Amino acid sequence: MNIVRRRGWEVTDRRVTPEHIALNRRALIGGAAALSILPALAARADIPVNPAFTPGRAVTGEKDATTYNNYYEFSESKNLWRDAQVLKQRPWTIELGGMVKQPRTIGIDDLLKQVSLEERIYRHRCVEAWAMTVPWTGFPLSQLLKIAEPLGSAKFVVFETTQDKVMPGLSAPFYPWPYVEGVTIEEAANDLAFISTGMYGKPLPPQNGGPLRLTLPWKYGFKSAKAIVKITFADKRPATFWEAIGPSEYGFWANVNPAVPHPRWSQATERLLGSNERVPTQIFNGYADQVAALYSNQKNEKLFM
Ligand SMILES: Nc1nc2c(c(=O)[nH]1)N[C@H]1C(S)=C(S)[C@@H](COP(=O)(O)O)O[C@H]1N2
Ligand SMILES: [Mo]
Repeated sequence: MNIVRRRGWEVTDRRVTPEHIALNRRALIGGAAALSILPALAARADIPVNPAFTPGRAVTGEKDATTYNNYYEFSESKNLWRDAQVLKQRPWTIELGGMVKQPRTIGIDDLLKQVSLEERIYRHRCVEAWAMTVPWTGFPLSQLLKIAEPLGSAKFVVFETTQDKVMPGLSAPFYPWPYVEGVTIEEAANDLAFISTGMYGKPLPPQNGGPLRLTLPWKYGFKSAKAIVKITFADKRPATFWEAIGPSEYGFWANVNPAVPHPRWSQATERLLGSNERVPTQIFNGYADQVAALYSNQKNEKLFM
């Protein structure tokens, strides 16, 4: 079978593959048949690697990244991946509403036909000070903005996670379900802001937020809402899940900054999943060149917590 398999340990290959070689690979696999099933699978080896996003560190082993998860709808423990397998990934619809030209609901496969999928390797930094480096498949959030057609007066994009009866965590009374996260329109339009539909060249596993999650590599991981079923546009800052639970610990902006400690621990370093090595944390998780300008006019905001 003429299928190019990419694996997590093929770091060198991932880092150096220029766009034209990646596209040639796609041609190799070739043909309309491969392309037509591509949206359904949402992650295949014939999706071009975007060489603009080089992680600067080794890709985390697939097993480590897919078996150590935060997903409070399932559990407060990290070991929930088996339990999450029961979350059905199809049919899946996404409601697009609020301040948009025309509210509507779109099926995920319909949506995937309207975007161009690519692979990007991003660093992920959890507020709990662990980190991973993951090859995501997906598309820039800016493409979804174009599809949703927000009104000019919309200032925020709000993402809501599914509430499915197979999620045992939803019966915990303390939490303000559903899981809601949000960003400004400017943040959402930034090229780094990504919607993931796959990882490691495969469809996104349910435990990592399949079939559709937000991926915002310059912010603490809790901003990257999983299993999104609703995207709305608003002119007011939304009440977000973690900010509602602990406003002094998990603010709206949540940009990574090693110099701003969490009230209960330092953020100066992070532990890499897999090796458990500790490495220094970087401002904006190392993505300052791409995103720092977003915040130049927001000096009065608590941008880093
Ligand atoms: N719906 C939902 N999304 C969520 C979470 C969650 O509990 N529920 N946890 C967040 C946190 S704290 C992190 S670090 C990442 C973890 O993503 P991963 O399990 O794919 O590593 O998901 C984020 N998205
Ligand atoms: Mo996190």
